Amino acid sequence: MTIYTALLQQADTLKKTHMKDLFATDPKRFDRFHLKTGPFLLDYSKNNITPETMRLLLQLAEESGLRQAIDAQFSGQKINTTENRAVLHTALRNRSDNPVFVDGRDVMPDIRAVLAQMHTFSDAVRNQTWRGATGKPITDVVNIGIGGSDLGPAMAMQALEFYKTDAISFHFVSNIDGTDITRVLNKCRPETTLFIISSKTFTTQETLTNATTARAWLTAALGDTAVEKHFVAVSTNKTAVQAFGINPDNMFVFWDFVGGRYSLWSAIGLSLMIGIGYDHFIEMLTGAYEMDMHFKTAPFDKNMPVIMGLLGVWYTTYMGAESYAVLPYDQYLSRLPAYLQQLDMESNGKSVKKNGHAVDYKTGPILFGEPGTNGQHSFYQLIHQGTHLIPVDFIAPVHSLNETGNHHAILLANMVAQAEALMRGKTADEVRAEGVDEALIPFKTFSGNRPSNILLFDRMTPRVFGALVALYEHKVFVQGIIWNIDSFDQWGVELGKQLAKVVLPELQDKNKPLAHDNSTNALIDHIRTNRLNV
Ligand code: G6Q
Repeated sequence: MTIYTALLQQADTLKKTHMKDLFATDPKRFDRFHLKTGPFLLDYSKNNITPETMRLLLQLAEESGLRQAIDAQFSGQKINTTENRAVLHTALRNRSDNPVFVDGRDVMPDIRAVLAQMHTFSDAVRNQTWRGATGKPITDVVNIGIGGSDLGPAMAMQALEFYKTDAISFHFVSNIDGTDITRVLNKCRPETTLFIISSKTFTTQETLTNATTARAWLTAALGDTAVEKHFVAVSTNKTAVQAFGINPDNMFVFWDFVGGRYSLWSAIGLSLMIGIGYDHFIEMLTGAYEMDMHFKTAPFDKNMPVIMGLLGVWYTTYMGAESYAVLPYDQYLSRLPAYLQQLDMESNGKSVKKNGHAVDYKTGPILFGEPGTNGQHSFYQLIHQGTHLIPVDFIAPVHSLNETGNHHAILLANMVAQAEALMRGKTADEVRAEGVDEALIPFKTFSGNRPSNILLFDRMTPRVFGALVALYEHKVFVQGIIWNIDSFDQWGVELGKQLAKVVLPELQDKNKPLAHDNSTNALIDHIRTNRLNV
């Protein structure tokens, strides 16, 4: 029997087994199914698993070549096969003295040089030696970027807000919707605003359009010569940065071996470094590095990203889950689900194996989430009583950075209670015993047996944060290896981009002939007739 068939059989059994009974028959279930590493405690006992399930999943990891894949990633092999690239965001946070080779060349000296350049620049902005064209200190930093050049620093800036300087306001502009940049520019003054144009390729339509609007806004007030003091770029494309008019001395480079959605650790984190300072940024890298070392060296049964990744595969491929919720009980992590949506869904939203053949199993789930307790008052209903199986990750700090009365105890009580409720449910007899009207009993009954992980850490620090993001990166990696897909390309975003280039001139010229389907033609015609007649 193949491991695939064995796991399908295991899933058939587990679908008929209630977790309540598994807890009742195994007083050591928590001991068996929890892990500690670095700052984290992961309780994964409230999952639809038995020791046999985990044994089979660990066998699946071995048979999928996960060990070799981890080594291949860290050693700079070109594991992003469709783009023929190494995948080395881990080198960006390599805090050891060990070299990391790509095509026979150690990339660490370049990485350290850019970190030093970021250090000097972020210090200069923070201590006000870097000044605007009229000699005023910078009060507003605007990062213009999208996708991987936006979500990481934007999410991290919120997560680490406690450590951020109050002297500077930070803004993130990503959307091509003019409302995004207009709202930010309305809050800023040209003399005291610094723009960081973040784009790996420096060809992204949204970013270049927003950057052009920002430059026009600045030069209208201060003239062309002001650009030098108010614009810096983060990119791999020096020629395009220069063509845009940014002095190459004000450019921070990164490399092809850093994927967009994995680029928070590179110069794409420049706004964050200005916000939290170099030392905190290094702490963040250190936390991620510690998680990297854990992932690289811990045996699979004690390896947190491996365990979390295997559980992800278990639910998606074997138990029939279509989605997955990440629910941080930490207001600082309110953008984490949005960040993880890109990390997980852009990486593993694939239906073709590495050999080009279609998969015949389910791959990456639909990820969603909101911070608790807010979500409890909206979509949790479906998780508790709907018809879908939705595995959940609850994430929380044991201590708040803002201990306020008994708020944090209430927050944590809610999270623990949610996980318990999802697992136990409430039987009709239990509802009846409460004296509920017989007609209402079906509505007030909860099936339970709904899985969740709880991930606890002590308190939010840059180091914990770095480790947390790295944990999820590696979890996604594990799943991609087991599904035998390329987690590092993103061809799926291309088609829409290409078609938008065709549609744009058609929207701007009423007489341009249209050759789309009937619906697309009608929509273009409606929009252009209305817009061009105003
Ligand atoms: C991430 C993706 C994508 C990318 C953006 C921005 O992995 O590749 O989100 O980050 O499209 O690209 P640029 O940084 O090249 O502007």
